[in-house]
Amino acid sequence: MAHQWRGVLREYSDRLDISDKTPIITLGEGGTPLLPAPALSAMTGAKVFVKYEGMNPTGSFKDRGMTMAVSKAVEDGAKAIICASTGNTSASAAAYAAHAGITAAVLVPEGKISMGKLSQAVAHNGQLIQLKGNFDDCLDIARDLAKNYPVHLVNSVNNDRIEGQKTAAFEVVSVLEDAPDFHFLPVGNAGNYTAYSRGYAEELARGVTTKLPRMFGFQASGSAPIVLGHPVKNPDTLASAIRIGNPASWELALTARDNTNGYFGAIDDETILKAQRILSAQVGIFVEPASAISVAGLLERAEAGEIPAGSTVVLTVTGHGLKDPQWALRKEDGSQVEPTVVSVDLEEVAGVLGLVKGGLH
Ligand code: AN7
Repeated sequence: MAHQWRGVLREYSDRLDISDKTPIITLGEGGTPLLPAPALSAMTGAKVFVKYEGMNPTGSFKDRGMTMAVSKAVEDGAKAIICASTGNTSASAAAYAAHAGITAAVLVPEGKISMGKLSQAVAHNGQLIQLKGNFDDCLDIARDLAKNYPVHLVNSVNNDRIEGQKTAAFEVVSVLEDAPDFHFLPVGNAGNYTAYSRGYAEELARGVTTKLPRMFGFQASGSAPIVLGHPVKNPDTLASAIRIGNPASWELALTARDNTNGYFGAIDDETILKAQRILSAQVGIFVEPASAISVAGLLERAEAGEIPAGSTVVLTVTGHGLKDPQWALRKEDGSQVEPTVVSVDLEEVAGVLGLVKGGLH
């Protein structure tokens, strides 16, 4: 039989706290492509690679942490899990719970998660509750529920999530055969920033890499508590995945930044959408707006002269563009793209396409 990727727990069983007694709840997550991005390399003078996490089973990086968190929950005898979410965590939790045959309750901010993610939570039979509040309110309630009721919390305040997610750094190292010079990624709760930092630190300690990458994290301008240095009460950005005002892994992320000579920056919404367009139109990778902030962050730092020519740069793009596709249909001036409609007529179609008869391909 052809080799099939076995999911991150089996592929990295020696690097994670699992045993023969741990039931492996997997949907085949991880093993995602690390793709060269020639267009971004040309723009920045760096060697740019994109870690395409939209290729995970539910379309985001959350699956790496969820396989670990749900497997450990089931090992502990849990019959129900709970999470707060801006959308991707709820989609992933519901899918892994469905696979395990347990219940997932998901708390999301009312009207603030994308249709794709909402559909996933419902499709996987999650108990979906919309709260009249923001993500931070949802996380407060989820934590209190887990403290007082028999439900197992699977947000990234659960260390099993971070442990599962650190495997992405292992994969980058195995492809590049060293750590990159820079690693760029979006920041919401800063769980993934923490997870990659841990993964790279473990690789250095094992002696398979020569350095730690400088960890560069980006928040949306209207939702940038780490950059501002204080919580944001009413976070606002069209990048709904990272509309988070009080990050759960704030302290861990600051430590990781200090250990790696890292950086946190903020990017405004229009610049996020521009970067999303560059990635989809010039690299061929479609991501949700929150993920495009990695690209925007790189372009901004390169413009500022902070990325030496020839540096190896990895951008994690965290979620698939189909999660929240509406933004691709919005033009830069804010109007909607209207697809061209023509009759069933060869000449007319050729005319609209600007094709000239007899011309070369
Ligand atoms: C596409 O689903 O917090 O900094 O509840 O969905 O580890 O929080 C999602 C976060 C980046 C930020 N990109 O990661 C949730 C949730 C995408 C995301 C982040 C999220 P963290």
